[in-house]
Amino acid sequence: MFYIRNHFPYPVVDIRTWELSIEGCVNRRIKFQYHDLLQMPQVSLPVTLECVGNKRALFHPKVRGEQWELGAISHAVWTGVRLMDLLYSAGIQMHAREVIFEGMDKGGRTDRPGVFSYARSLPLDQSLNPHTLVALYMYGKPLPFRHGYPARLIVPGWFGMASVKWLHRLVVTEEPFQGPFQVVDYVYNRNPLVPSESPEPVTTIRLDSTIARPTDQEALAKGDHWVVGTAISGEDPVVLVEISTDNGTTWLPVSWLDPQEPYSWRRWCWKWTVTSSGTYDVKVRATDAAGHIQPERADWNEKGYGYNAIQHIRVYVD
Ligand SMILES: Nc1nc2c(c(=O)[nH]1)N[C@H]1C(S)=C(S)[C@@H](COP(=O)(O)O)O[C@H]1N2
Ligand SMILES: [Mo]
Repeated sequence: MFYIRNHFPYPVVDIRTWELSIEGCVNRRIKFQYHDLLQMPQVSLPVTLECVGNKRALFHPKVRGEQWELGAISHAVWTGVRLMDLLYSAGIQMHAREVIFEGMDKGGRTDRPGVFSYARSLPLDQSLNPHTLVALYMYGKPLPFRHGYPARLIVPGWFGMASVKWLHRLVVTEEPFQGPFQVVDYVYNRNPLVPSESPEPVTTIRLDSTIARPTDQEALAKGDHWVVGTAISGEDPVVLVEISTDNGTTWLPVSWLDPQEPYSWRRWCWKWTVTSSGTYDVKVRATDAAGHIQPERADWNEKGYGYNAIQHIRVYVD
C-alpha cells in the first residue's frame, strides 16, 4: 500500500553490472557496486514521501496532469548509506555547488524533442545533510523494484520528486542544473500567461492534514465514529490538528496516534458522537510550531503542485 509515481517506463536493471558512479567536481571518480554499498555503515530513518501532485484533483480551476486525490502520500522506514559518506569518499572540490542525481529510466516528453533521463539536482548543503540517504532497503527488505531497486535517494522533508529512484549516476557540479525535471517541471508557476524568469522551485513538503475516514459523501449511522487521518510538514513540525463538524465555526483538537518525528506524518484520531441526523460539513486543519496554519484556499499554480488547503468533506447521518 505505497503509492507509485513514474515519469517513464520501468528501466532494465541487472544487479551484476549495476554501478553507482560519482563524477564531476570530485577529487577522484568512484564507482560503487551493489555489494560495496551493502558493506558500508547503514542508517535507518522513517520518512514519509508525498508527491507534490497529491490532491491535484482538488484545484479549481482544474489543472492538467494526473488527477491524484488523497493517495499520493505514503510512509516507510528506509535503510541505506548516507549520501554524505559517498560524496566524501569521492572528495568534493571547493567550487562544487550542486549534485545531480540521475535515474536509469528515460524517455521522451511532449513539450520538447529528445530523450531525457529522470534527473534532479540538490544543493550541496542538502546533499551533505546526514539524513539524506541512498536507500537500499524499505522496511528492512531490499527496495522493491517499483520503488527504485537497487538504490534510490531519500531526501527527508522534501516532496517526492527529489527522491530519485533507480539511481546510477551522481554528478557534482558548479552550475545550477537545467534539466526539464528541474526547471520546467517542479516549479510553482502562478501565472501561466506571464512565465516568471526565476520561478520558485518545489522543495519541502507543505503543511497539510487529511481525513482518511470517513470519506467525502459517505453516509453514517447515528452513534460513535472515529475520524482518522494524517498531518505532515516538511519544515516546522505539526503541533496541532483540529476538526470542525460545523463547516469551520467551531474547532476541536484531535488525539495523536504517532509521536512527533521530524520527517514522518503524524496519524491522529478524533471520536465523533453524532446524536442528530443531518448533513455535516467536516473540516480538518493543522498548525505548525511556527504558528502557520493551513490556508482556506490552495495556492493555485499551473502544474497543480503543493495543494494544502483546509480539507472539507460532507457526510450524511441518517
Ligand atoms: N528515477 C525516477 N525517480 C523518481 C521518479 C521517476 O519518475 N523516476 N518520480 C519521482 C516522483 S515525482 C515521486 S513522487 C517519487 C515517487 O516514489 P514512489 O514511486 O516510490 O512512491 O519518486 C520520484 N523519483
Ligand atoms: Mo511526484
